[in-house]
This record gives sequence, C-alpha cells and structure tokens, in this order.
Amino acid sequence: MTSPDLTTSITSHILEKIDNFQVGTIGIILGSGLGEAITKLDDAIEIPYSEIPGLPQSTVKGHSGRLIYGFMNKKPVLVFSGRFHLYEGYTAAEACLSIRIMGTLGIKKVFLTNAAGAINPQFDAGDLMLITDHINFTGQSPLTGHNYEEWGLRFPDMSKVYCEELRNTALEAAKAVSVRLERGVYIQLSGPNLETPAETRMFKLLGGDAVGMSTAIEAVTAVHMGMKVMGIACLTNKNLPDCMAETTHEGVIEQASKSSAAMSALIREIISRIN
Ligand code: 6GU
Repeated sequence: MTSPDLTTSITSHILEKIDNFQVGTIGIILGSGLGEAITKLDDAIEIPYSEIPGLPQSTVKGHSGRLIYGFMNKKPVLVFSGRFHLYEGYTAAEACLSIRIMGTLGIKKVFLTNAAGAINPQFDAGDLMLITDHINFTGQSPLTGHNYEEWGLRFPDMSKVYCEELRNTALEAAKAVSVRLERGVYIQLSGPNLETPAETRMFKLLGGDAVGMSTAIEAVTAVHMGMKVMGIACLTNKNLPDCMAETTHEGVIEQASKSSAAMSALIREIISRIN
C-alpha cells in the first residue's frame, strides 16, 4: 500500500543522502534499455534502490534500479533509472511510487520515458515518439482506493495530461539537435506478453500509435499530484498486424540502448530550454 506516510519515510531517507536537493528539480523516469540515456550528470549522487528502505526492487533485466541526483546544464534533475511494472505483480498504486516520491519531494515537472512498439505503420524502429495523449488499457487505475486529499482530487481531470508547453519545447529541442521526434497516442497494457496480430489491429483502430507496458498510470498519478508531464517513447520495434515479426525482450533492450544517445541529446536540450 502506498500512503503519504510511506512516501514521507522514503523521501526522508533520500534527503539524508541528497543534502543539497533543490527546489525546481526535474524528475525523470528512464524506461527499459534507456539506463544509459542519462549518465553524465554533474555532481552526481547515486543511490541503488536496494539502499532505500520501502522502495520495491525492480526485477527486470535492462532496468538497473538506481536513483541519481545531479545537474544537467546547471539544472537539478532526479533520475529514476528503473521502474516498477504491473507485470512484476505490483498494484497500479505501487507501480507509481516513484511519482509519489517525486511529488512529495516537491518536484513539479516529470519526464517519462519508455520502450514501446510502433503500431503506426509510418513510424520506424529507432524513432522517438512524443506522447500527445494516452489510453490506459490496463483495466487498473493508480488512484483506486482511499484518496489522500494532500495528494490530489478524488476525480482528477485528464483532459490535458501531457503538458502542451513541454511538448512544444520538446519539438523545438528535437529540431535543434536533429533528432526525429514523431507524435502520437501511447496505449498502456499490463503485459508481460506482447500483442497478437488481432490485438494490434484493435489498438490501431482505437487510435493508438505505440503500445507499451508503463507510463500511462504514472502520468495519471503525476497529474493527480498537480505535476506537469512530458512523455517520450523510444520505438524499439514495428508491430504490424499483417506482417507480424517476433518481438523479443532482448531485441527491445538492444534497440532502446541504441536510441539512448538520441534520447539523451533530446532530454539535455529540452532541459536547457526550460526556465
Ligand atoms: Cl510490441 N508491445 C508492448 N506491449 N510493449 C512493448 C513493445 C510491444 N515493444 C516494446 N515494448
């Protein structure tokens, strides 16, 4: 169970190790295979998840499980390298604990990244996709159960989940660093199995451009806490219902890792443009 008491106890452990934690810190969650996307932070402090009591350990290969605080172009960032997924058995609320921690620390802007399958046939493996909106197809909400008023409203609005200003900044930044950045709707599934051709066809009909196993519930949690959200999917494979290629976790990680440099350049440029 997550609660303000639990997150406050976790953040006090974190703040013991990060004594210069600054107001205005940007929060970042790195998805599968993207652990290398943020390596060179100035004055970096690294804390393995295993050293933070109360934090679940991420069990997936390609997720290194550490918290990194440091500076990028003099701007403070807190990076969760490794996330918690529904398919590991966590509840939706537990899977979003990183967001609750960020909110409790006073973080107001969060960048969510992930590895996703492209279902828009115009998109290529290796492209990055700015998330314009999402469909939470997991059947679960991270807000199920008691609502803590100090966190947010019982019935939060979801009409503007992905901050328009951050999206515009991302598009300008992508141009500046010559990174191809598609735009589209991300569908979150619970996983861990990938999709059948019939499911992929359905998700296309529903208006999806990419599918994955994270992010939407985190975005919901962040909006619940009043944070501004940006999402970037790294498209690791094409999911075409009428010529289905096999997708392997190893292939996903390999492609995400190849796209880490572009993701890193883009995030750095976005951060340099944020006041
Ligand atoms: Cl094709 N599907 C899902 N659900 N998640 C993925 C993926 C596909 N590719 C990377 N992550």
